[in-house]
Amino acid sequence: MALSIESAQNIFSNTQVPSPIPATIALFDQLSVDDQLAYLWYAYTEMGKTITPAAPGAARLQLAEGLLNQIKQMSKEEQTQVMRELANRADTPISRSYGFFSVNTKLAFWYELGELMKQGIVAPIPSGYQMSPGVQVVLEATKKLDAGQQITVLRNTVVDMGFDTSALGPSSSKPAAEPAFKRSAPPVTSVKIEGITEPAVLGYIEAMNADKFDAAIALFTPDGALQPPFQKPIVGHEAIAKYMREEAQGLNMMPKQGISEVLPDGSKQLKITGVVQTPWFGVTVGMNIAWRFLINPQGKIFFVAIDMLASPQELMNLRPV
Ligand code: EQ3
Repeated sequence: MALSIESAQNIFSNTQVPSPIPATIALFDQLSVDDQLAYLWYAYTEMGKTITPAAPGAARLQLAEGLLNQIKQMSKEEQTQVMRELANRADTPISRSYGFFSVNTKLAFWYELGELMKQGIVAPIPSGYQMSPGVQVVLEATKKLDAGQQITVLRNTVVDMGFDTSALGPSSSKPAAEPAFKRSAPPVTSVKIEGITEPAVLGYIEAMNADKFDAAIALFTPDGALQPPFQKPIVGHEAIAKYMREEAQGLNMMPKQGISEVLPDGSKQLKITGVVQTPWFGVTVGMNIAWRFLINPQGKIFFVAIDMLASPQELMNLRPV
């Protein structure tokens, strides 16, 4: 029987526990725009007491420089208005430009705005702002999350801001080459995962940990797919390679253990749990995740889903719940 992405998405679904991340983002989405901006400020500055993101390199900041310079020259009221338009996903020139930024450039843009807010160059919170009880509810929900889940909430809210440019097709200006994140330690070259010997899986982790995306892509079938957390599958070599170059640079993947099952047609399904670190927070934040692989009878990756785990207990939870 031919493999299908729809059926691959369901492998090991009976071992999955719903993540609290979408529920927290749903609470955030219900807030007014000013409350959303204030929530992000409090969540970010509160988190900064224990974990702080690394400053983005000059090359990445350069990509956001045009917008940042425009904002610096505005009055405090205009600056607040721009931030409201970004949070509102309004159709304005700035919100459109932001919408074309890659995920990491969006994060770098807000990182820099946060710094400018601390220096008093950019308006921090709208003047006269009164915190609504809703903000407190979302902050309380956020406090219950682990650090990896908290940075995922922050990341996803920032990524969703700006005008949705997906329907517009690619930007008329040439897409900027994605600057690389510097790796702090040399990549581990021989990956060991308890319970797993599948060459495609070991090769995938090894290649990803060295940012060798072409080597990772070569392990996929031409119609293979990668499904990032809370997203739809990305299908085909070209689309996966673009995604990896933009979003998977500098990640440190530490798979710990897994299970593997051979299916009647000779394909295999594997579930592996472990920890991933992002270059934004380095070794200070580990995200508990699972990879669910479907490998075809020829040993190629047909599908891999990356799931954020609901709790550290789930790292051990490889059998049906
Ligand atoms: C200025 C301030 C504070 C206030 C203002 O009102 C509003 C905003 C937005 C503000 C600024 C907020 C800022 C600066 C937030 C910054 C947040 C950051 C840097 C978050 C970074 C998070 C990174 C994460 C969660 C990365 C996760 C990556 C994962 C799970 C990767 C998984 C993958 C694996 C394992 C694969 O095998 C394939 C690829 C894939 C990427 C899917």
